[in-house]
Amino acid sequence: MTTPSEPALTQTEPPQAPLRTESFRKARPEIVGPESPEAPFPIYMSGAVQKGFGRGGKDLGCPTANLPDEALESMASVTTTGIYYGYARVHPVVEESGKTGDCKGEDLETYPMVMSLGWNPFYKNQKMTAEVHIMRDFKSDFYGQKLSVVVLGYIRPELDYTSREALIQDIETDKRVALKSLERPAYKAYEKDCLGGEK
Ligand code: ADP
Ligand code: RBF
Ligand code: MG
Repeated sequence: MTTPSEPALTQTEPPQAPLRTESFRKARPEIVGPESPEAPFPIYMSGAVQKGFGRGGKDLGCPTANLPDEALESMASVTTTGIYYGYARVHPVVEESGKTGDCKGEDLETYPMVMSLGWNPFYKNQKMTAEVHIMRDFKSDFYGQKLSVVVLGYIRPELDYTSREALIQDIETDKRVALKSLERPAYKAYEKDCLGGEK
């Protein structure tokens, strides 16, 4: 992994994303990071879920809740775009806000998540985004609802891909790596974090 000298958030152009070989991708570790979260983690982010291009669920079988631009500011201490892991929680609809999301009940608890912070080189996006896939089978969409996340560690850099299937395979590996990495007690402790909501 390279260490860019400039914080990821102040970069205005997509960096050249590496294209990795099959053997590199097969040799990925199943668990990442130290035994307990280390600086700059934990990083807290939150904001109302935004509409994107609608590709996550349809194209990749992996819906991602997109955070608003302001939410990215708390990731300013992070110098690397890429895939992160931690926990996330969807908050109830604020009635008077006129928002449309309708997640309720157990959908509003804290769950493991993987987050992609970057330019989605495979899709050649022109803007950096933070997108969160929550490891939970939700009963409904939650556009407009507030989403809070705690980022606890880094998994890998963003890559470019020669096929959609290869990207899908890596996303599956990311989910497995996140779940395994979160099993360690110092990470699991954050499962009890209500992330600004009620118990
Ligand atoms: P968009 O480009 O609009 O973000 P996606 O295809 O990525 O579209 O789907 C994201 C939406 O799907 C989220 O905003 C949320 O409302 C819904 N969703 C359903 N299940 C999940 C999940 N497990 N993780 C994240 N978002 C989910
Ligand atoms: N996009 C890329 O172009 N390269 C990646 O390496 C990449 N990794 C991802 C890993 C995870 C766990 C998730 C949830 C998304 C990833 N994406 C990646 C982003 C993907 O392109 C994006 O979610 C869709 O374009 C929908 O917005
Ligand atoms: Mg999305």
